[in-house]
Amino acid sequence: MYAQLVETGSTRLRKLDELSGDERRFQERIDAGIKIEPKDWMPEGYRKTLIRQISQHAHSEIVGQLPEGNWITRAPTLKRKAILLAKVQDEAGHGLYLYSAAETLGVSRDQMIDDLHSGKAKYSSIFNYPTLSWADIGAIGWLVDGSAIVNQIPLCRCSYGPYARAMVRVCKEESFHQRQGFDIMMALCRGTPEQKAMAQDALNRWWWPCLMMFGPSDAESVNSAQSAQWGIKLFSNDELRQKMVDQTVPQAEYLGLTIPDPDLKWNEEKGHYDYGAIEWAEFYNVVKGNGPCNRDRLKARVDAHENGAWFRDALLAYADKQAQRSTAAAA
Ligand code: FAQ
Repeated sequence: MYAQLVETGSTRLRKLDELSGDERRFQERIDAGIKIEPKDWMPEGYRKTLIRQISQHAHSEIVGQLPEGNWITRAPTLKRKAILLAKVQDEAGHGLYLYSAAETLGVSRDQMIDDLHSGKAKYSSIFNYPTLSWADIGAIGWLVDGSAIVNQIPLCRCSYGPYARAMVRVCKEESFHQRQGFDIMMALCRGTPEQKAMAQDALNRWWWPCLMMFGPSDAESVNSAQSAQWGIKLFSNDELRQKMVDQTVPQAEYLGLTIPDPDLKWNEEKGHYDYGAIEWAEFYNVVKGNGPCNRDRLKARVDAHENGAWFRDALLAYADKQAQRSTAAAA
C-alpha cells in the first residue's frame, strides 16, 4: 500500500446533520471560512491529517535541497552560484516554518525527523530523481517550483491558520525560485545548439515526474474527499495538475522547447490542454522507495543528522549551563 492511511475517524464522509456537538460546530466554522487555530477544538482525524501532510511537506523541502545542492559547487558563474545558494537556503527555511507549523498540532520535531529517517513518513516523489546537468537546475526551478506554487497558492487559504500563514511567505519565495529557473532555461535556449539540447533533455526528464508530483489521480486519491471537507484541500489533484499543464505549455513554446508528450493538444471545447497517460506504475514505485535516488536521499539525511549530533549536544549542554547559572544567581 502506498498510503499511510491515517485513521481519520470515519470510513465515509458524514453530512453536517450526521455530526454532533463539537464536530458539527467545527465543520460549521470551516464552512464559514473561519480559520482553525492550535488551541481550538478539532477532531483527532483533522489533527492527524494535518500532521501527516504538513510534516511530509516539511520533509520535502528539506530533502528537496539535495538535488540542487549537488550543483552549488558547479554553477557556471559566481552570480548563478549565489542565486542557487540563496534558493537552496530558502528551501531549508520553508522546511523549518513547516516543522514549526506541525509542532503546533502537538507532534515533536524529533518524532517527525525519526519518521522521515525510518521511512515511515513520505516526502515528495520528485526529489528522488537525479540532477545530471546544469539545465536540470533550470528545469527544477521552472517546473518543480512552478508545480509547487500551483499546489501551494490554495494552501494559503486552507482551514488551519498556522499552515495557511506559513504558505504565504513560502509562495512568495517559490515565485522567485520559479523565475530563476525560467531564467536559466532562457539563457540555455538562447545559447548554443548544445545548450538548447541540454535544456530540452532536462525538460524531457522532468516533465512527467512533475505531473506526478500532484499526487494520484482523483479516483485513486484516498485522502482527498475528507481533506476537501475539512478545507485542507481546496482543489483536487487532477485540477491542480491541469492548471500546471495549461500554464506551462505556452512557457515551453516561448522557450522553443517541445513538451515530451505526443498526445498534448489544446482542447477548444474544454478550454484546457489534453495530455497523455501518466505512468502511474513509476509514481508508485518511487513512492514505495524504489526510485532512482530514494536510498541516496534518505542516507544523506540520516548521515547529516548523525554527523550533527555533537552540535545538538553542545547546544543542550550550553543551555543547561546557562540555566544552572541563572538558578545559582537567583539563589
Ligand atoms: N510524492 O490521497 P492523496 C516543493 C501520497 S514542496 C510522494 O492524494 P493527499 C518545494 C500521499 O502522501 C513539494 N507521496 O494524498 C521545493 C498519500 O500517502 P499517505 C511537496 C505522494 O495528501 C521545490 C498517498 O500518496 N509539496 O516542491 C505524492 O490528499 C524545489 C495518496 O495521495 C507538498 O507536500 C508525491 N508526489 O494529497 C523544494 C504540498 N502525492 O500520506 C525544493 C502539500 C501523493 O496517506 C526544491 N501536500 N502522495 O501515506 C499536498 O498538497 C498533498 O499532500 C498532496 C497529496 C497533493 C501532495
